[in-house]
Amino acid sequence: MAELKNDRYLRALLKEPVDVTPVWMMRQAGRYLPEYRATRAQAGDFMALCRNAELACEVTLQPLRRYDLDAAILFSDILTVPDAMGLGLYFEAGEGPRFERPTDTIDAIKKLSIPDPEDDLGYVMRAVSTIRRELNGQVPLIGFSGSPWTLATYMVEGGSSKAFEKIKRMMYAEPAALHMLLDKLADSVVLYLNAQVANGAQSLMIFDSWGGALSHAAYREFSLRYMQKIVDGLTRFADGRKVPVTLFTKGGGLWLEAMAETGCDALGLDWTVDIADARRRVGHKVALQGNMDPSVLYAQPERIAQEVETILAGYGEGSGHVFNLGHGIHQFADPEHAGEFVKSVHELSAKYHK
Ligand code: 1CP
Repeated sequence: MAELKNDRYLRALLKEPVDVTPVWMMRQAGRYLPEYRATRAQAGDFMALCRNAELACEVTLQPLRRYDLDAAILFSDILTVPDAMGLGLYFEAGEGPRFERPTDTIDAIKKLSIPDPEDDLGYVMRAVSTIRRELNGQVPLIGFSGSPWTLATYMVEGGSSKAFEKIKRMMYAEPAALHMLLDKLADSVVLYLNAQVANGAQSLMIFDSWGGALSHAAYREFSLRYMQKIVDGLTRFADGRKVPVTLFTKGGGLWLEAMAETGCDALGLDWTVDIADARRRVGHKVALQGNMDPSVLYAQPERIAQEVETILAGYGEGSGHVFNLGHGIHQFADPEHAGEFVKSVHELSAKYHK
């Protein structure tokens, strides 16, 4: 395998010295880029794009051609795992993801099997190895998965949800059923992420996009507990280097201490969190990733730079910060502004790394 030419992202996650703060963007390959829309049209639809290793590799690399990003993220989706468990994922135009066979009863949950990542999710593994090869050591490759709780919301609701009616009913009325589902998901995710590492992923991120919908106590019981099980089961070394693990609970700002206790390497922060406060609370234990509001990209470059500076100053001096947006880049973000954002992070952060 080619030596890494730029390893600032991996170094920052382990709090090793860096020259400037590394940066990447959640959903950096996506609909805001015209070249992404063209490749998706060529593939036919979103899942066809995910299933084609060459095209998935192409869209992964597109943002790296435009911007001086410090990491690449596998182009895929968190919902590939429930799809491989037999739920039948499809995308309704304009409506987001849907499942043909939701798992909203204990009988359906009992029947679920744990996917073999090299077989049932072999197309993801082929994308990982293709991207790693084509990156040729330019920057590290991030592998990812959804958290068990976040995956379960889609599986029980049958698609995206705002109120989480069905899964919350199950959580309080039939907790054993939900625990069985979450446990199967945690086992599936461990196998899936370890297979991504075996195929070339150099860092891992777990997206708990809907953990913030839980109560204080329920977060620990239904989300964190299963992310803990995953962290405990992951391969943490590959190619003679540590494989850092980042946990991101959107809306999880109140629970950073508990998340940092899991033994992960870094926490992703959404924009509701004051990064200076987060560093005081958990910065001795973990690195921090984040956390600019993606809507700032609607502003002019000067305003974007100002916001970047505020976040850099909030984190302060030294390593342990990976700059990112607090959630995915918006579909209608201006690609030029995304470029200004990445440039500002590198230019404005050098003074914090002397
Ligand atoms: O129409 C399209 O082209 C599809 C839009 C799209 C894209 C670009 C979807 C459908 N998924 C993706 C790619 C994707 N999804 C990536 C890889 C690329 C990158 O970051 O550059 C990643 C990491 C994800 C992860 C993902 N999918 C999450 C977790 C992160 C987050 O945004 O909170 C979630 C919740 C999903 C579900 C999903 N997939 C797609 C959509 C539109 C959604 C969200 C639906 C909802 O709001 O419930």
